Amino acid sequence: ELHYPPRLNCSAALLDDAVARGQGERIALHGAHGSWTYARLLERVDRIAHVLRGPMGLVPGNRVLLRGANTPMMAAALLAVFKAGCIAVPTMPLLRARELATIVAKAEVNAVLCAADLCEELDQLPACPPALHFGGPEAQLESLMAAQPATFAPCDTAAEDVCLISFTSGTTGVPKGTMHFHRDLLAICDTFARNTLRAGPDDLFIGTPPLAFTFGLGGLLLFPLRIGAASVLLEKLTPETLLQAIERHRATVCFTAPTFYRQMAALAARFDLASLKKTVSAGEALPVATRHAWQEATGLRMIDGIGATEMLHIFISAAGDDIRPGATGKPVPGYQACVLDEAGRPVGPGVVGRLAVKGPTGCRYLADERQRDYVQGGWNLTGDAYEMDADGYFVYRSRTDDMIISAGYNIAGPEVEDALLRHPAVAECGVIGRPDPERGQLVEAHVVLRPGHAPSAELTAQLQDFVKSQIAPYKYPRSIVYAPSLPRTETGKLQRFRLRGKETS
Ligand code: 3SK
Repeated sequence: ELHYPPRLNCSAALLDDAVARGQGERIALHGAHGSWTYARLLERVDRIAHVLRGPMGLVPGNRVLLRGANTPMMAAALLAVFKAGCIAVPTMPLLRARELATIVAKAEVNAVLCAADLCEELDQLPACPPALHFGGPEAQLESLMAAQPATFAPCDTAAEDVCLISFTSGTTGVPKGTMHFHRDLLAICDTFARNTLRAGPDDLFIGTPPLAFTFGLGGLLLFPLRIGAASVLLEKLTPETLLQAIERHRATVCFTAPTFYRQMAALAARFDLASLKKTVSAGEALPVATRHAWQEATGLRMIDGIGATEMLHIFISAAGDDIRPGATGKPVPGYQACVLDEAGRPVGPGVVGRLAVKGPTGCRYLADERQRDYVQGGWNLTGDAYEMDADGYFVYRSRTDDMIISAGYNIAGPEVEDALLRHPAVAECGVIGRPDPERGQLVEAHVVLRPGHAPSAELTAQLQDFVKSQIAPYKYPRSIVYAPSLPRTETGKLQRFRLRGKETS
């Protein structure tokens, strides 16, 4: 059981408390343009909080849209919004004006803090709330900060005041705002990070997920701050530049998605990765082939996890000797999970059903009728099809809406993807069910080939035979479509609905 005081400000609990404990001179954040100690970060946060409550005229409970890549300034802006008692509405850097307009309207945004290099889309909004830019030549926010006091008394928020509205378009493309309390931001540190990740104050965190995605917010900001560790915040990372950054900074803990690990595994031999101790994969199911490729390349056993924006962070995972390849893991201490049938009854081991989870965090959609579907009988239904084995390990099968029913067989798309990814010609793939008059649905694979391989009828037959040799032959993809890339969300999740919508020849 986690206990937090009824009056709690998460920013103060993470940062002011660290400085009060004597952490001030330790490095908190490394960015492309230098490093900030805990004391420097606190000072930046406090000056921004003053700007919000002074010149910007905001009051506690007001909503502040944040737009910026992973930088120390973006981290400071987030912590300042929490500290001022306002509600952060972080947005993914790649969002376009139309998507931003939906979020501004839905979250009833009162003000905007935006990195100068990302303000173009904002300028196109029909009605943009008052905005300040940071970074760039104008540096509006920085100019105002310079005139503010260097300390700010944290707003006296309740542990159950909302401090974050995180939007998810999920894999369906219809955005939902999920609301989280001050205590929730600490709870993810005190569950997954404390019990499963088990990093320490000398660790150095690094990775790709945007701070606007709760995977990145936790992994690259909240987790390190909670234990007095440091984090490297870099923008526009590619598999190659992430490997370079790990080597240069001697990073020890990495957070990214399976596709990134797969690409990094192929390049890893060119880098000194000896500093790395823990690597966390989430955002999508981890194919066994990717787990093996990463372990072979680095000697590291991947900490796989399933999380959700609705749950804020990871709730099923395993590390160290608890890892069982093919299974995501067990409920993170503090969470409970079970598998339910269509009627909401728990099913036993070995039966595929709907994953249900509860714990210190949970789904609170902002004005969205889908709340009724997500939370039922006190359980959060994440939309994942899972099976529990006899030892209590949870094994991912598919998203509930990704199950393909073909000629009476239930076929999980990710299982076919996993098989295809073991073939040396396949770089990436996504498997969907295409409506078919004879079979109901037909298993169709969309495949991105590795360099040096070209689409051909021969390769298609080879891939089909390969899948038949790996898993039950009825699961093989009867149709294979070659593509230069696959549609993904900004967080790396495959958008199967877009593959389903694609015409095939
Ligand atoms: O979307 C996810 O899969 C996820 C994973 C880890 C933490 C947070 C999220 C939203």
